Amino acid sequence: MEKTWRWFGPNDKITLDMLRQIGVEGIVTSLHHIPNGEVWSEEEVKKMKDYIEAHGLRWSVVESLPVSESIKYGGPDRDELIEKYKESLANLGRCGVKTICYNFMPVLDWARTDLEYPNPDGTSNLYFNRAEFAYFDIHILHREGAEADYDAETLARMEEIRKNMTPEGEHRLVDNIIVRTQGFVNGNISENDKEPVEKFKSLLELYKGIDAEQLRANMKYFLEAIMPVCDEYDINMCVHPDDPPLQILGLPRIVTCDADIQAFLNAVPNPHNGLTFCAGSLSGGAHNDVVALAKKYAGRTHFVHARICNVFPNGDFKESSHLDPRLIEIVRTFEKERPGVPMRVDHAPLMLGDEKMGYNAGYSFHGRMLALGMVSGIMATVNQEG
Ligand code: DNO
Repeated sequence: MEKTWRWFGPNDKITLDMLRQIGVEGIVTSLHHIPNGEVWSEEEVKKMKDYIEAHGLRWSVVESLPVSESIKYGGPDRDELIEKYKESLANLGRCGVKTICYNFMPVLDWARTDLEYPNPDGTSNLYFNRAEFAYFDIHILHREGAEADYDAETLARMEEIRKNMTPEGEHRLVDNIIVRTQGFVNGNISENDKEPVEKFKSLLELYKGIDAEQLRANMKYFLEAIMPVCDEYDINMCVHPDDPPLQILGLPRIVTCDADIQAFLNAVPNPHNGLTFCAGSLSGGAHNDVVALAKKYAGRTHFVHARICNVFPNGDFKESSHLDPRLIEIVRTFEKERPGVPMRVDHAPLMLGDEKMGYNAGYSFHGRMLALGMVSGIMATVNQEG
């Protein structure tokens, strides 16, 4: 696999010169300064590409070229937005940037309740606590009918949390779930939003009456519209699985499991319609056998996210070591089946002072460097095995 790294542009505290020193070969980035829904001009794409190449690296993957909410729920301006998306793709294609990661998750990109969950060794990790998430849903959003979406055990745990909840605790949950995990990935809510909860609620409203079947139809509509551009420029689209791979907040989620992946690949059976194999997202649901999924979908995978989660019996999950035996097997699968496919490590721990650096949640330097070292070691061993 090609060793890549998610870098957030020239203002990222982790510089391209640093990345060259740690064995990174390709860059994963986005034009973060261009608002969601606007065209990426050829000039802007070229500027970023030249900047990366001037540092001895290449722009391997776009993550993400965001799909506007209106394309997802099928708003009145979706055709106009799809035309703009096609223009951006053509401009990327003309510059030779041909792997595009995106997601089709309504409203919320990825969800965690805790961004610094302490480990016994002094490092910290991202964590998803189902009961805290239920608290956010039921007691902060006050979503109608939310209780019915949680099992009795989760509701009982939530009740315990409620007894000791403080305004600071509520603020921390809002910040973690809908602000700090969203803004930097060009999500809907940014750190400058004064009323994030109100804004979030109005976004949820947009999906009233949109079920999984409708969302699937909208995804198919979008993919069919852009495939001619992908064919012309040989662009590989790769959808990021839903993180976590579960139904949440009453929103439809359609990239959560084997059957979902099969469905969107079959719906548009063009090899340019592919998957970002995010082992971490898929392993956040106990229903997924990620090792088997990697083997099954390697052929339609255009980008790999190397990380993995442990799901606890109560449904909470936590990011696990990059040396987890399942991840070793997944790396082996892609090294053998898809040599050269871009791979980046993801959501590594905060360690050795990372926590003071203000990095984007999940994107530490030392933690990711260690993870890249681990995954590189697995790759070298697998290759020696022949
Ligand atoms: C989180 C990321 C996601 C991912 C997008 C792709 O850390 O894995 O934000 O970049 O879902 O569109």
